[in-house]
Amino acid sequence: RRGHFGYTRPDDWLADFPICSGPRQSPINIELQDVKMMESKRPPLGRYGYDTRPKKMTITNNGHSVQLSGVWPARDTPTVYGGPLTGLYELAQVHFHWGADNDAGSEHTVANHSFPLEMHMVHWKKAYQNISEAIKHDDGIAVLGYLLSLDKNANMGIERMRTDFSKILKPRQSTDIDPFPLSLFDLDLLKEGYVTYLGSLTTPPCSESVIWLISVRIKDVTIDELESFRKLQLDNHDDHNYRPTQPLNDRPIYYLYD
Ligand code: 1SD
Ligand code: ZN
Repeated sequence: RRGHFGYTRPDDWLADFPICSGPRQSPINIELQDVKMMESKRPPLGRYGYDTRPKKMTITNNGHSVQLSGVWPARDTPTVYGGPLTGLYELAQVHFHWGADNDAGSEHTVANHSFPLEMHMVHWKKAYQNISEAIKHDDGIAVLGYLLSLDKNANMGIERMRTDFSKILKPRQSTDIDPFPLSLFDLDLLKEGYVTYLGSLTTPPCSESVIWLISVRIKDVTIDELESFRKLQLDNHDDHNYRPTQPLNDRPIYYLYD
């Protein structure tokens, strides 16, 4: 069962992973009236490595999403720091959440509005040596989230990935692709600000280890791009891979900009 969780009955995750009903679960609905300004005398959010083309890039259908990973030249592995983060967080992988049609797909919602696609850039805190260790700590993971809305402008990063989606239509298929720098995803990283809150992984084991940073700038995705994601076969023949929103439980949500 492990690793083959489905999206038809996400409540079933609790049986194997009780923390999936813990107090700081993700995703959440972001109500604008709940968002507070963070008094920040902290250094602004920064990053490096996003403009560097990796030596190798791989896309994988892991049965619950399509995952992009890469191997960068030493010291150029994409890394974020600053803002609400203490220490350096190194990129592990990028993946997406989508729905069967345009009315749903994102995990986070804004004023109960769903977007058709959400991109997650998963980073782990280097102080913890590796991602499996980082997941055990309440500040171990930082996920940069981007919501995408249906529009006419293609996303160049998604275009590069989906060229080879035909090779990973089935779960557990993987292929190397022509490497590109992550800046092709057009991430003028959180420049218009972002909301941040403390949450969890949105998939089993639902570890409560994630500092979420969600860009307030909504990005574009085309219908062709969305349909490419929907053609990827998921475990259990799921037609979507977003988890429903979870209770906020009085957690503060902060708005930050640099
Ligand atoms: O769904 C992903 C999962 O695939 C894995 O990447 C995990 C981190 O190890 O993160 C979750 S999520 O919370 O970024 N959706
Ligand atoms: Zn995700």
